[in-house]
Amino acid sequence: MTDTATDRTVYRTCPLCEATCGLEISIRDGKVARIRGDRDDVFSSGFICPKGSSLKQLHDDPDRLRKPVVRRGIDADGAPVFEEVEWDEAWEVVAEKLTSVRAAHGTESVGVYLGNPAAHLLSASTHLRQMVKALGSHTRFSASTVDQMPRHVASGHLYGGGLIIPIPDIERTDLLVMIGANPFESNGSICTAPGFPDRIDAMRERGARVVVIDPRRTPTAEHADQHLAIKPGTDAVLLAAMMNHLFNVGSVNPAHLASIVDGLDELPAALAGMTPETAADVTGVDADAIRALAEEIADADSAAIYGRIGTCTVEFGTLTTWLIDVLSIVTGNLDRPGGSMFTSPASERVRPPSEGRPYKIGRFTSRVNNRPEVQGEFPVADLPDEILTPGEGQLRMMVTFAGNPVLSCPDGVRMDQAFSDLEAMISFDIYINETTRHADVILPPPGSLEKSHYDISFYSFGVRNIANYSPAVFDHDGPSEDDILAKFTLIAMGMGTDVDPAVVHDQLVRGLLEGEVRSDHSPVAGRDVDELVAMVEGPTGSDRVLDAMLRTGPYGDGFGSEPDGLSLAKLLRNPHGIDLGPLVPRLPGVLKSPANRINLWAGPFRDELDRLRARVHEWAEEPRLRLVGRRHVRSNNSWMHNLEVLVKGKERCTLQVHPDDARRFGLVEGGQAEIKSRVGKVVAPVEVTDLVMKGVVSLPHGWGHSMPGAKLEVAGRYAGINTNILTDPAMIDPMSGNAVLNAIPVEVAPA
Ligand SMILES: Nc1nc2c(c(=O)[nH]1)N[C@H]1C(S)=C(S)[C@@H](COP(=O)(O)OP(=O)(O)OC[C@H]3O[C@@H](n4cnc5c(=O)[nH]c(N)nc54)[C@H](O)[C@@H]3O)O[C@H]1N2
Ligand SMILES: Nc1nc2c(c(=O)[nH]1)N[C@H]1C(S)=C(S)[C@@H](COP(=O)(O)OP(=O)(O)OC[C@H]3O[C@@H](n4cnc5c(=O)[nH]c(N)nc54)[C@H](O)[C@@H]3O)O[C@H]1N2
Ligand code: SF4
Ligand SMILES: [Mo]
Repeated sequence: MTDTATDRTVYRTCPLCEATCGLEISIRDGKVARIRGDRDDVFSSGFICPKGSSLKQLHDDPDRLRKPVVRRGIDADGAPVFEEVEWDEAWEVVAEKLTSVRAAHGTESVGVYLGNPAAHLLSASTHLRQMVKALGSHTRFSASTVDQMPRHVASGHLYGGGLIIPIPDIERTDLLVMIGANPFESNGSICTAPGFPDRIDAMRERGARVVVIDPRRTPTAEHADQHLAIKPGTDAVLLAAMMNHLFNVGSVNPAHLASIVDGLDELPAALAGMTPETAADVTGVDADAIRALAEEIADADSAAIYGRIGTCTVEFGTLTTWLIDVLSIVTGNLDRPGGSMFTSPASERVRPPSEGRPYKIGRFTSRVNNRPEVQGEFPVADLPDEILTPGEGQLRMMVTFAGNPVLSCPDGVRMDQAFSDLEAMISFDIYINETTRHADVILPPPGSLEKSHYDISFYSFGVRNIANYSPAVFDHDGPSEDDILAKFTLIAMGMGTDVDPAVVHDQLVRGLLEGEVRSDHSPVAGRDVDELVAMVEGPTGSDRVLDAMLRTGPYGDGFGSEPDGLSLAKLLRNPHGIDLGPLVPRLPGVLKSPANRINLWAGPFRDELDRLRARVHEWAEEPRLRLVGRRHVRSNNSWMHNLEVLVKGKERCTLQVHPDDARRFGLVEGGQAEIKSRVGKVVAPVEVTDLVMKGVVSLPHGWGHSMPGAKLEVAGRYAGINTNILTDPAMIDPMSGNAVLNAIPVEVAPA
């Protein structure tokens, strides 16, 4: 399906972040000449950020792996030495390592870590679950526990499913309250809205108000009507106080939600004592401002309350997320236009309403720290313990897919130590980086422009319902990404290195369609599976799974029953995407909870509120300095620092300090500061700025590229320091296992 003409223009969805911008790519002489925003894209209308156009440089990066590499010992300086090999040889090494570690230590000794791009890549969306299952170990980790796990747990308890997530309807809202989110740099998260900054400006032009709650005066805050600077980690107290106030003044009105929500009456007692005055002491936000914002939300024709990294990666992450949704419920703003709504993605399964089940965590627990499984995984903060603590089930081998935990996850020093302690490691990645340098084999998938793309995950969290498919732009010498995943799956199943990966693709397509023909409400209920399988189209296994998914989805062509409906073929005819309309109310149909009702107390939130109440007293007394993170639009977690176009210019990995704190601690602009936490210390250049509030310092994450053996020539020259050396693995949100990356207590001094 790849068009091989040397001069052409193609349209493609950017796979780098959640915004899903449309790109217009001009190809001259078979090479990328220019990338700009696709003005005709139905969702992004021409918006692009600097990372989108750097796909050209990413494609051409000489450090990007084109062939597998196998580790051949270490050099005189102790750095690993890698040798490029053919795929056949790489697969033999993979099979040998997996077989020998399993034989010596058992299936449970092989752990897995899935990184952030796993949520973006089409082949990961279609094939990863199967691969992880084939590995057979319960010791699974992902970037979810340094990110959004609290969101899944709050949703699980409230709505019966971790993926049933309300999205702020920013197209129609009258009031957007953004808590711990900075879409002017991040371009949005769990809220797919390409051109987020333009959308915020447009909101204000049509008279909607925007409020930002953040310890830093971010670009987002600067574009808002109001910025409330909050002490890190204390948002739960603020939200509880706002709700408490609304009950006090009788402004609670769940409206259309009253008939499906249980437990509202118990809220006032549970929030007792959480007054705006108490909250003011702890949060640093004025009591009057707390009352005013609460009343503004209650009085607005519609209000959308949206929390992200700053509300998830804190000690009360799940409680905070729950409070956001409960505030939305008590003001009647859940599931109505202008409030927070549930997306209706094209990949969804059409099923009859059925009695849901209680959300469960802890179906099994972790070996070392006895943590409950959450969404089938354990806190990545515990990964080093699972590797370094001897005993039955100790991890002796890791498989990492598209992740860089040595930089991205807590206690970077110990994380690195743990990876070097393994007997074997296999990584799927495009770089030899700080993590994959520990691998025995690195399996590189095709580059971003050499594979098809469809954002199954992020179209599920869109502010509109959208479908857009991008075929590969260039042909690729090696195996496709789904072939790589399928091959590994077969090896992990013990079937050796010779079986054709198509077996896995066929089984995934057939399995999906078998489920459909058996299901009452499916557009293909009762049809013949073989007939449907024969109709499925697409150049790769992933494309075929996607085609089957779209055609049996809510907008699908039903394999003929709705000739105008969606299919891969139809998306190919629409390279700028298809707009399936604005969000529509979905309650109670979307619920998978018992009796299909929203029970506010389905999870242990009362206990969490009590725990919070106890903390409030500690926090009010404690003058400690708190560290928070920050993102920059020219960066993407730890992995786009090898592109000169993105990293050049003013140094970005700096410690931001408020002028008063700089004076207090003797720090000067351009000087060096030593930053110390319970678990580590780093030295970073000082940037004195009132963009951070007093008592708060900020370091970005994803830096620290000076480790021997990584093959990142450019990144090495702009190394920066790894802030997660300071991140304390003992601090987690107990309800979700999520790491605490913000509000870390630190001390600073001139270095
Ligand atoms: N202190 C602090 N730490 C944080 C955060 C924070 O805010 N503060 N944020 C956290 C968050 S939200 C996240 S999501 C995590 C991210 O944590 P990780 O997912 O562990 O880290 P990334 O830097 O996203 O690593 C992505 C990896 O995927 C590789 N890659 C890129 N494209 C492909 C591809 O097509 N295929 C394959 N196989 N690999 C590919 C890259 O080379 C890189 O190694 O970091 C977390 N860490
Ligand atoms: N350019 C760029 N874009 C990205 C990424 C990237 O690394 N770079 N990463 C992608 C990923 S994986 C993700 S998950 C998203 C994240 O998307 P966002 O959540 O929008 O990203 P952040 O910039 O981390 O915004 C978090 C904000 O929370 C604030 N904050 C910290 N602690 C607290 C607190 O206790 N309370 C409150 N109220 N605020 C607090 C921080 O100051 C920061 O401004 O971004 C994605 N997009
Ligand atoms: S905002 Fe995200 S999706 Fe859009 S161009 Fe930038 S990186 Fe790509
Ligand atoms: Mo993330």
